[in-house]
Amino acid sequence: MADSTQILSGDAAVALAAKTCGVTLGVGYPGTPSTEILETLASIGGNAEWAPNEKVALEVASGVSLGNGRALVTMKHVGLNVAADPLFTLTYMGVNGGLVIVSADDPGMASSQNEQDNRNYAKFAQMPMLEPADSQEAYDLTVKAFEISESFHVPVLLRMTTRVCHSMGIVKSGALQAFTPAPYVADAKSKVMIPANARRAHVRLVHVMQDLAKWNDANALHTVFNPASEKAELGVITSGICVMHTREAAPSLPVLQLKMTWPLPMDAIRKFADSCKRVIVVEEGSRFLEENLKAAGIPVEGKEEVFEYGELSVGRVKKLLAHDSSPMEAGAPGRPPALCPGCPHRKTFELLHELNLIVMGDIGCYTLGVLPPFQAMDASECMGASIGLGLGLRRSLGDTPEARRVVSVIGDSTFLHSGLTGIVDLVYNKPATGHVVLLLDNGTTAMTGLQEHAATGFRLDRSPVKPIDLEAVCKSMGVDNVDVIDPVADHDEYSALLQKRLASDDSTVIIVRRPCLMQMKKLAKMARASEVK
Ligand SMILES: Cc1ncc(C[n+]2csc(CCOP(=O)(O)OP(=O)(O)O)c2C)c(N)n1
Repeated sequence: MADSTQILSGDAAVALAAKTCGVTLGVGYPGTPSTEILETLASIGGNAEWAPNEKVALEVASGVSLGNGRALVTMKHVGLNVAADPLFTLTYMGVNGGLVIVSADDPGMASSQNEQDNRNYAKFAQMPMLEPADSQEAYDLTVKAFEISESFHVPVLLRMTTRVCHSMGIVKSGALQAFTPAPYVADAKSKVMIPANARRAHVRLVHVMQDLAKWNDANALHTVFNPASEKAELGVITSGICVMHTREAAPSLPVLQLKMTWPLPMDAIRKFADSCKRVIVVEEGSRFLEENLKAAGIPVEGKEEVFEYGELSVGRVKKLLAHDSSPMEAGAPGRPPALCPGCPHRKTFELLHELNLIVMGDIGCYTLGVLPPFQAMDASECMGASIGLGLGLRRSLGDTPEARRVVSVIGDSTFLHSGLTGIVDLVYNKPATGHVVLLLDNGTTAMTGLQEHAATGFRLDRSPVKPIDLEAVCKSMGVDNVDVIDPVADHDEYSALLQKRLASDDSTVIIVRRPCLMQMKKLAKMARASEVK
């Protein structure tokens, strides 16, 4: 592949850069706005696979790196919570082959349950972080991230946000790098994290981060727009998509763009701050830059509380620069999301509503069961939580008729992601009144755009594979009753079965199986396309 110029989304640019670097494996779990990275990598001939969850994805990537291969790990922001356990020790172990973790954050919660700011993970887990502002930078900084990872033997966080992931821009790419992993060499002293080794590894990591801070200052991973010839009245320090917003909101202001936002290039920042009478930090989400600059004694101004919530825009940045916290003019109201017409989940939520049950929900299309006309969900926390929530609520309610109204509802992809251990608890610590889990098996990961998973029978590249048998898994764990039902064809039986199981003291999983209509449509389209070929 020679140099080329294309119009790409930030996600596609990351995929192209990974391909350019000869990445051995791209691995992750779907999640908006990161999903397209691995889909694109597979489509341009890279090796990409869906892991069952983000923790496994990072562990697989760690193994690739241990074998001197290069690994790209992709996930949405909340995925990094799931992967946090391996992450915090991987930074101690260090990496052999380059390892880049993409965290796609969702300020404003376009499609997420929270808007946590994952820049804080870079500081907390001690790893360098790069933040692209557009598709070209997404490409360039991915290549740079692999270089940094291999030079300093650390995983690198590439922190993106929705607008950078999904906006299109011109990307000039370089020639494909030839990359062959070096032979594996065992090094238990730095890779087996018993306390004696981990103590040493912690010191190494702190020193590597100090070296990286110096490297960041020396290697100019920052740009000054409109540098002040004499002391400017006002300057801005910013990163990521806020660079674009700021340059449009205030085209003539001096702006320091930081591309590597951890560890920070304090000398460069001090120099910039000295060139301005006042400096404002423009950042979405938490006060990551503001707090760290103030802690370093750099006198910067922060933002009003209102700018801690949601995405920034050109209009909001204008207000932020003016310390104006008055509300923005309200835009046209958005159309609320809804389950598709013909969605098989509809039958379940009609039934849950009709039976007036207490529903512990999970994350997927079916979370929309909380909205009218169903209004049949009482709680939803994070992926896989429906089962634990249900078990805990039954504990609180004791042996009462109310406890028998509690059901947990979880989708097939979410079940494999983090519902399995909930089933272990259902069997191990079964409440006095038993419990009922509805496993909504629509044969896909619908919410994030119809991705395959381990029970669909196909891998990310649509090559066939033996599917996980959900029924056999639940039976082998010792669940008392494992039922399978079609919510549309067997609607009346579904109601009778659910009521019967709720009345018993058994542990029950009802696999509610009917394919997602959108997935059927996608498969039909793919079949037609392959006929045309
Ligand atoms: C930790 C984490 N990873 C990824 C996501 C993104 N995400 C939201 S729902 C979902 C899975 C939905 O699939 P499934 O449970 O099968 O339900 P469906 O949408 O198909 O009804 C994913 C991957 C998330 N919210 N949290």
